[in-house]
Amino acid sequence: MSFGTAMSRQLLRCSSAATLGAPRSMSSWWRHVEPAPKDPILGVAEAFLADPSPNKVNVGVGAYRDDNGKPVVLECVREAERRIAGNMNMEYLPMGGSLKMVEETLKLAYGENSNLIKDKRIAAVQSLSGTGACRLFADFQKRFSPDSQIYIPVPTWANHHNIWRDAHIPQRTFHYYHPESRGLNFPAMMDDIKNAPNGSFFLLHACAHNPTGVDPSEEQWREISYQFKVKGHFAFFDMAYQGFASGDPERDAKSIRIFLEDGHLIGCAQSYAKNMGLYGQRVGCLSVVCEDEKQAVAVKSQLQQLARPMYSSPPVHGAVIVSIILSDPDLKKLWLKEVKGMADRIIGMRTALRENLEKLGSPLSWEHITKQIGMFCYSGLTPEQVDRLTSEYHIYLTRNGRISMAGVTTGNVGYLANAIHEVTKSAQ
Ligand code: IK2
Repeated sequence: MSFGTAMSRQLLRCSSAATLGAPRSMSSWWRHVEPAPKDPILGVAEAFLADPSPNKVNVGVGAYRDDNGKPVVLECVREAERRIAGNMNMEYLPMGGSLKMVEETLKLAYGENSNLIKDKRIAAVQSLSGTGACRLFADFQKRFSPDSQIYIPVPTWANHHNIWRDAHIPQRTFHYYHPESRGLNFPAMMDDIKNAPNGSFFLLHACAHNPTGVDPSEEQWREISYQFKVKGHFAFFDMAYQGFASGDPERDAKSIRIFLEDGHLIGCAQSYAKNMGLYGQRVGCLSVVCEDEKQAVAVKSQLQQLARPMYSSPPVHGAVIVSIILSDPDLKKLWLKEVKGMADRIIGMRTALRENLEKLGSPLSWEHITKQIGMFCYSGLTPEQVDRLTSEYHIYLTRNGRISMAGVTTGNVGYLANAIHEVTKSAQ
């Protein structure tokens, strides 16, 4: 041991005993830490896994299942994996991620022939799926518009609140869902847009709104875009379900395209979790439309700088899979077919659930099951009715009554309909 080390040990002993008092017990560092509340969505998945019942049904988490209730890996993904097996190196991606993946991803949101892409006016980086894209944007907003707030629809994906809270951005809400009609509360939404201070940030779901399955019509999007123009608001689109609303990713980007036609400088979060089934690969993209190329270069460099101390660079495997699929015309065609297949199965299950409930003689209206779109049905079930579904029928869903239609199958739809009918009987 060197003299220096022995000396510092002795000094430390003296200062702890004489100056700082008794040394802190090793176990006291985290005594004040309370368990975090369970995540409302992931907590449901945990409870489902822990239930030994053979009848259990999971319509909680928004992850696609086939008609046997099994997770799906798309054939286009399997083919991309075959092509890279043994050929891929494991080097770091640049801070902004795979350029190829980002390039292909922008075409999906902004259009194959977008002038914004040609003119290099979009600052874009690969993100840790849709969640990471939202979080990176929220941090960017805080750094470069530090006094701004974010307007979030009621209701929304619960994690939106966590994301903007942790980025220290004050949150305001705007009307979206109309519980009585189980549709969009368009007049109240427009009033909120009009009444927000000029130049406010708004979070919009580009398509297949989570949890309600209610989207504005094309005409309504045009009115929203117009009003955003009048007020000088900023639209941040979260597009986690492109392809899941209509079965066609191009159609599902309509809201964004309408805003672009009107010349908005938007932000956009994209995710391949759902539409390519790459849930655990965490692959997505954050893009911000800028006034010109110079601004886009600056914004991209700042997004990269925000990413650097958080995760340095994004993961490579999923990005390579996406690049291969989208840059090969045959694989892209296969992907589009498979997305449509997933969307169509869900649409079929909506019809089946509604028909089953009607056949059981339920006098309640279940029209909204087939009217709503995307992965979710906002059923209108109360938290108490949901609790009964879980405790009496082993059916797992979030307490806001959201049913993930992706978990409904030909095998369980009758059981689910019967259970819903039983717990809603007293409301009839
Ligand atoms: N944005 C929205 C609106 C989402 O719904 C999701 C995914 N949510 O999935 C879980 C659920 O609600 O059951 C995301 C963003 C982020 O998805 P990811 O980070 O997986 O791409």
